Amino acid sequence: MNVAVVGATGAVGDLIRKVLAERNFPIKSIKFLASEKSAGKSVEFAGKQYTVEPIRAEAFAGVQIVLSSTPGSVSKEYSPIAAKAGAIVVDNSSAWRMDPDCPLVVPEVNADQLHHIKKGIVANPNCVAIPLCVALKPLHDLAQVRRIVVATYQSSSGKGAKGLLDFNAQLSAWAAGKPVPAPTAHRAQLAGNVITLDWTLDPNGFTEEENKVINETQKILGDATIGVSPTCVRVPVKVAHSEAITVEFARPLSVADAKAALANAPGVVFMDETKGEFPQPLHAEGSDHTFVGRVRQDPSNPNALCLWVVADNLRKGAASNAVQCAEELVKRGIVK
Ligand code: 11C
Repeated sequence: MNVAVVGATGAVGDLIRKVLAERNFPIKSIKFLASEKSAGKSVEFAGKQYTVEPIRAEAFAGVQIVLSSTPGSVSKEYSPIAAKAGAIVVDNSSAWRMDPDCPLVVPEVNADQLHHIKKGIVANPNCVAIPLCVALKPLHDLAQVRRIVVATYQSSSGKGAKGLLDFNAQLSAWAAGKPVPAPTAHRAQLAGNVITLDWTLDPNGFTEEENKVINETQKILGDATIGVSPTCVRVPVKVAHSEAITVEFARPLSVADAKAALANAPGVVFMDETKGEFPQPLHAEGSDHTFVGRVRQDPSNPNALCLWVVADNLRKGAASNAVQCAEELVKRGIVK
């Protein structure tokens, strides 16, 4: 494949490069594009150095697959240009996710949607919605999800490299008993704290992040009647988002049946509390899997279960999911 990585020097762009090499993506040629500010930098891929090129229309000539991770405004401008030049773009921004002509794909859940690309753009979902859907899909198939109540524990890296600068500066000062520097990327102090308003507040009283979780989960699971009630929270964790989920089904689903389904589900690492196992961000960091555990009956609702889900937000929540979409595009002969 002739591949271009757009936004190649950001936190997710860096990982896309790494994941493409790790997973041996079939590459004939590859180029790395980024903003004017980063153009000219050198990046390494599979043992070779590449000079980062500026994002320009001419750069997409002959490219078959674009993996893009840029701010929404850049994506709105350049993803259609790349698509018009003949590429299929897997776009990690939120610009195209709710566009009815752009499939929103988690390969373990709805890879079939890749056959319905109308604008040359596949949208890569939000890093909370992806693991939520990976974990709930096998249960949805058994008992039909009706409502999801989810509280998230989102890592600092959700704000990219700038978030991690806050994380490192604040936690080291905190540990040393020194004054904690003011946040630059996060909305409030992260060290020794949790933040419920680390995202823009939308008019409905939910944050932009919470509204993404609602809308994207419904789109990925293919059912806009599923109720989703999220509370998104930033916690002082470096990488990997966790989710405390209560899920109500159309009919009762036993804990044993749910555990058996999760143990066999694609992309899931099931961790059984009866064996002393419980998913933690430290398990998920660096992995492309979604870790699921603490499955239990909701004592207040015979049709509901509670569970805990963790995934690396930069990998499965972004870069790896995008590369997996690209793999499916090749495997299914959609991009030739
Ligand atoms: C965060 N989930 O943790 C966000 C970052 O929808 O692609 C990714 C936002 C998105 O802050």
